Amino acid sequence: MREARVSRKTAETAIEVTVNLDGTGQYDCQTGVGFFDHMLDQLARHSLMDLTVRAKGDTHIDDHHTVEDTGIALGQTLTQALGDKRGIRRYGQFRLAMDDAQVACALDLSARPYLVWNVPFPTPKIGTFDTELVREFFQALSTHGGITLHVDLVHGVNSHHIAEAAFKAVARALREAVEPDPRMAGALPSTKGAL
Ligand SMILES: [Mn+2]
Repeated sequence: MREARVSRKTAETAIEVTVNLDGTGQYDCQTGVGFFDHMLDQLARHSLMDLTVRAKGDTHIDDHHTVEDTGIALGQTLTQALGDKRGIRRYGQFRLAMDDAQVACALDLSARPYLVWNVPFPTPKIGTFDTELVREFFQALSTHGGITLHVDLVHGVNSHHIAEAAFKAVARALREAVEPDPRMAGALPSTKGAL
C-alpha cells in the first residue's frame, strides 16, 4: 500500500499527516485555520488521496507557521508514500475553471523541487486568512515533496475562487502524476535510474 504517516513537532507547531495515495479522496483535516481546512479538503477530494491532518500551531500570532509547516509535513508524507516511484505517471497537468477563476497547473514528481508561482490575488485576505499563505503552502509542499510545481492564474477576480481553483488544479494534476501507469509495468519513469 502506498501509505505514509508523518509527525512533525517544533516550538511553533505540532502536525500529524497521514496519506493514502490509492484512496478515494476521503479527508479529515483540522488545522485550526478554517479556510485552510477547506482547501486541504479540496486537495484530498480532487486528488483521490485519503488525507488526514491534525495541526496545532501558534495561530495566536498568525496562521503562517501552521500553514507552512503543514505543507512541509504533507510534502514529507507524499515523498514517503511515493517510495521509489516505480510505475507511476510522474507528470500531471490540469487546467481548472471555477466560476470566474481559471488556474493551470503542471507538475513533475522529479525530486527536484522548484516552484513557479504566478497567482496574484486581488485582495490580501480571504476572511481572516492571508492570501500570501497559499504560496507559502505550495512552496513547502514543492520543497519537501520533491515536486517541480508550476501554477499559473489564467484569470480570476475573486480571491476565494482563485485559491480554491489553485488547490483543485494541483490536486487534479497530482492525481494524474501519482497514478500507476499500466504501460510502465513497474519501471522507473526516468532514464537516470533514480527519481
Ligand atoms: Mn469554497
